[in-house]
Order: sequence, then structure tokens, then C-alpha cells
Amino acid sequence: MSQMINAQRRHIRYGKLPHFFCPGCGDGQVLNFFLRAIDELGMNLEDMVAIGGVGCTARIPVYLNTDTLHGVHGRTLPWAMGIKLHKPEIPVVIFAGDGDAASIGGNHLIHAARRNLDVTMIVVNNLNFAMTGGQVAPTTPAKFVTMTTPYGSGEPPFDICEVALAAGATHVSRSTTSRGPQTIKAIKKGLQHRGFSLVEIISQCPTHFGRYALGSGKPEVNIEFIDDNSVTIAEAKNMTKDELRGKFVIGEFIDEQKPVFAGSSVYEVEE
Ligand SMILES: Cc1ncc(C[n+]2csc(CCOP(=O)(O)OP(=O)(O)O)c2C)c(N)n1
Repeated sequence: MSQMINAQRRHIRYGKLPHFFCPGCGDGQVLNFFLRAIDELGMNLEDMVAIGGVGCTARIPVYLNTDTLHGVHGRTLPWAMGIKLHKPEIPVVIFAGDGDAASIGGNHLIHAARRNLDVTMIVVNNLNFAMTGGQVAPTTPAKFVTMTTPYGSGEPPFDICEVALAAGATHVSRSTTSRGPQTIKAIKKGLQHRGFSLVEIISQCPTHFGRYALGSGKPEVNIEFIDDNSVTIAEAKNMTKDELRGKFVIGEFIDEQKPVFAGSSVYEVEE
């Protein structure tokens, strides 16, 4: 155990502490889960590149002792594409909020999935735009109050995993911050996958989603909301479309091998 903690400590960029996450935010948990996954896989952070756009989640790579790109909202995947074209052997991991990945970055998401770009994209879905104050996001559940939808969101939400699946992603899973061991396993599988892997983690944002949508800034209230509305893929199979509305389906949706995007006109074609 202490060995593992030491290994995790090695990976933290101490010069950037204290971190800026709110008390009870799920992003700190995801940072911890990621470091455990790296440790358990025996991967070397020094040999990787971690990318974040802009947002609370996008700050995660800032705290990692590795080569990092941070700073343009929604454009993590074009950066990743550039790195993979130049150095395809380097593992690239992206940390993106749901807004970053599916709103401003939605177009990049579908094409990276379609091309099977060999990167791991960890999407922390806190159901709102957190960093800018709790605005409605494409993932905000219908009828929920946010800072910009005081009478409730009038739009149906996006299912990020479904979008990635429809676009051709070869590894897609969803977990929640309250499921520690499962989430570590999901990150490990995403990192080991060759091709485009999307690991969505439903997460609490007590400061904004909690306060606006759930009427409470207590992290446990936000976590309970996520847990109460989560169902496994097996459970979902026996539910109707109506019963599934507003639910987070948890599990691994696909894990398959396909030729990987490897340059301007070259695919690594499997014989
Ligand atoms: C091009 C551009 N558009 C908008 C913004 C403002 N902006 C910064 S963070 C953010 C939303 C962040 O939400 P999300 O990506 O879901 O991440 P979270 O903070 O919830 O983790 C927005 C709209 C920006 N910095 N750059």
C-alpha cells in the first residue's frame, strides 16, 4: 500500500499544488484513480503525454509529472492527433469535461472515434459547465435547473457514450466516481486499448450542479443522485425506453480491435 502511495506521489507535480478543485469535487478522485491505474499497469508517466483543454477537469494534467498540454477549450483531440502523427508510439491521454468533449469539442470527438485515433479520452461528466459557473451543458438532464436555465433545461441531453459508439469508437465505457475499483479498472482498460478509447466517468459537482440542480452543495447529495440513477448494462437490458430516461447506464459498451489511424493516408491495415 505505502509502495503504491509512493509511486503515486512520484507522479504528482508538486510545484502546482495546492490544487484548485472545490471540496468534494470528483476531479480529485479521478486524478487519484488515474494514478492508481498507471501504477497498477506499471506504466511510466514520463513516457506519456497528458492533454487537457480548459475547464475544471482539464486541470488534471497540470498536476501530473509528465509532458502536458493545457489551454484551449474543446481542442484536445486535434493536439492529440498532431502528437500521434509525429510520434505514434507515445501514449496520449486526454482529460476532458463533458462540455470540452461533447459541446465545443463534439465535432472532434466524432471524427477521432471514426478514425480510430489511438488515444485514451477520459471524460469527466459532471452534467454542467463547472469552471465557468454552472451553465447548462449538452449532458444536463432535461428539466434540470442550471445557472443559465432557471426554469429547467428544455433540451434532451446527449449520451456521450452513444455518440462515440455511433461514430465508431472501438472502446467505450462508463463508470461513476463512487465506484472506485470499477473506475480504476475502466481507466486501465482504456489505457491498454489500441485505438480510440472513451472512458466516461459520471462525477459530482457539488458547487454548481449540486447547488443549482439538486438544491444542495453537499457532495454526498450529488453522489447519491448519481448512484440512484445509475443502472448496469445488464439491468438496462430489461428496462423500457421510458424507464431508461434520465438513467446513467454503467459498464463497458464495446471493446474491439480495428485498424488504427496512423497518418495522412495510411491505416495500419490488419491482414
Ligand atoms: C473557446 C472557448 N470557449 C469558451 C470558453 C469558456 N469556458 C471555459 S471552461 C468552460 C466550460 C467547462 O465545462 P466542461 O468542459 O464541462 O468542464 P468542467 O469545468 O465542468 O470540468 C467554458 C465554456 C473558453 N475558455 N474557450
